[in-house]
Amino acid sequence: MAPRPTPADKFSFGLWTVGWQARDPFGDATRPELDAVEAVHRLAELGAYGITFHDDDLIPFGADAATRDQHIARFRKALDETGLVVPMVTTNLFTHPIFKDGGFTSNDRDVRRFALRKVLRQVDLAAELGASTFVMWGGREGSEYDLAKDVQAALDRYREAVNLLTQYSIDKGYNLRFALEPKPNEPRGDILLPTIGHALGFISQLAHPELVGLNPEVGHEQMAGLNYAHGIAQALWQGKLFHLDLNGQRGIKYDQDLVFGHGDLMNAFALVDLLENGGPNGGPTYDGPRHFDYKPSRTEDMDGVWASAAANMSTYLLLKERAAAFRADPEVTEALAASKVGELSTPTLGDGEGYEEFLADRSAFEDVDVDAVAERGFAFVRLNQLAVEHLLGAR
Ligand code: GLT
Ligand code: MN
Ligand code: MN
Repeated sequence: MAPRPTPADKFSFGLWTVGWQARDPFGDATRPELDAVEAVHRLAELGAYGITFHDDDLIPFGADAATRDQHIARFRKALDETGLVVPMVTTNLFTHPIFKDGGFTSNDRDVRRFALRKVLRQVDLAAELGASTFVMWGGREGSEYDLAKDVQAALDRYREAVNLLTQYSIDKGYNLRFALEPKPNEPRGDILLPTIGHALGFISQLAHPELVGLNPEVGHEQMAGLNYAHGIAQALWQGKLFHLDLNGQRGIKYDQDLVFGHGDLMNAFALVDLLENGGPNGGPTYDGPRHFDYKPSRTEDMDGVWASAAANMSTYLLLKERAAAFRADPEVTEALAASKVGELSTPTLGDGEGYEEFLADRSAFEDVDVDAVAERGFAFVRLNQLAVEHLLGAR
């Protein structure tokens, strides 16, 4: 039996996830519209602690000020009634046709100015609702045709936009942190900042790099054939894991947004172990929201939507239990030692050793019995099999 989630588990969901009506490029919606107030109540009943949203998820694009205020007031009331919080918000710069060539990086300057104003308005709302993270997924920032986009100018404009946003947040005393969400492609043929690595490189060019980090999504890295748990480890190592999007993806194909764990389950196991327990030799854990960005499959009715929302949380909690058992198993401790996993924490150079002492150390090179060292096995397979057995509940 899966443990029951509670708000202490810090599970959050995008309003656009459970609210997805399952319209895809080939077919119409298969589900009715979901009222934001109902979403708040249902998620709270299921044990979630937070809900996140794009401006347009809550307030129809182009609504007048009075309508906008009404939507916000109803939503706030639902939050007050349930205790659900809004840890993160984001802006939709991808649905309306005006954003067909992007928002911050559209070739059309009028579009860029409009996009920035739309985001600034949402930054104000983020602060008003007490969010601490502002996500930026630039799904339309990119191109289909290499010669039609000056990528370096686009990066200049991207930086210009992010610099304005961080300065605005500082000047307003908002205390917001911004999290870039990489994705390699879809809806654009190629999206700018396609992976965790590209986004980290971009952040180093910003005016306030300390205020900008990442919101990596499982499926987005896996669409690029990358190892999500490795990417998360590097983001943690660089102090840049500001938020994350959990879901499932089966290989290099379109963005599936399956339930968390309904893809590469072994990688999900390694991920939860890392988030909850830190690296095998210590290192930072993640204490932010466990945010699910999935799409309830098009085959599901509304009961299926809520069952799939619950499935995300159950899977996470089961993996957390399994990871704890894995760490506590003396056979695993022994296998980790046999695999020298701990030895990687020992600096390669000795205390105070510089290159002169190092070059003088014959035991490091001249006297090494290369064949004997090369013969040593690492026994990684045994360690991995122990992980499989824990994952399958066989231990
Ligand atoms: C969109 C996208 C997600 C992003 C959301 C934030 S919107 O659904 O597919 O990966 O996280 O803009
Ligand atoms: Mn996705
Ligand atoms: Mn996402």
